Amino acid sequence: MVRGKLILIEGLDRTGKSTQCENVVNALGNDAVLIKFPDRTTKIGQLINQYLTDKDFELPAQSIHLLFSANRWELKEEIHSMLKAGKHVVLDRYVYSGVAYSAAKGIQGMDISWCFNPDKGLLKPDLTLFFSNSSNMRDREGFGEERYEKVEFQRQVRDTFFNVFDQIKDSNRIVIDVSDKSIDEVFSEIKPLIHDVINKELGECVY
Ligand code: ADP
Ligand code: 2DT
Ligand code: MG
Repeated sequence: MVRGKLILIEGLDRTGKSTQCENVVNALGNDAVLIKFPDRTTKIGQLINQYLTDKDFELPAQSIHLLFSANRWELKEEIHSMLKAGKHVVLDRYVYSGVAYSAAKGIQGMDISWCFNPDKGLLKPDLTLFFSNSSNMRDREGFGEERYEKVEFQRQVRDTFFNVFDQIKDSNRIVIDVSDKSIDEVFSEIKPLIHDVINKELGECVY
């Protein structure tokens, strides 16, 4: 059995990640499964959902950070099993969001290295597409509904993502500039990259 590939789409809020994850999974048909982080359906995910949607539900930055990571660990074995069974797993956010959103808060001691530690040992994607946008996404549908969707914080997260990429080396990561591109244009750009990775023979990798 040839193992499936782990494909990640990352980026700021409302850059089109979920839209393109759905496009990719639909294009791959029965061979692919979509997993979105945070997975809000688990017990830990429900707490995370409350934190994101209820501004009166406060947690220390360290605690919520560890919950996001714990949420990935909850699904590690399930993802591994699917890959071993030959399914491609498409991830909507993962470790890089985990590190960038927390480190962007600028809290003493919570630097990139601290934030990355709890994710060490998780499966490393075979391909990461980072959706980069120069224009802000505040006019896109839904922007502003959740805790982190504020223009100034998004700018900080954007800078932090690039600092994260300097520190966490990953030769399978590609930056896609999605500014001013339609949904179809972005999909045309990523389609060949997906096609290449699923046809490659690759060893398994962990962070
Ligand atoms: P994300 O998952 O990154 O937050 P979504 O895929 O949910 O973003 O997209 C946010 C909104 O923007 C949706 O209403 C979606 O239809 C729209 N959208 C997605 N990609 C584009 C695009 N390339 N151009 C214009 N609108 C887009
Ligand atoms: P969406 O469900 O709209 O993608 O928003 N986040 C996500 C973190 O702070 N840490 C993480 O580890 C992950 C996976 C980014 C989810 C929000 O949660 C943030 C936006
Ligand atoms: Mg989304």
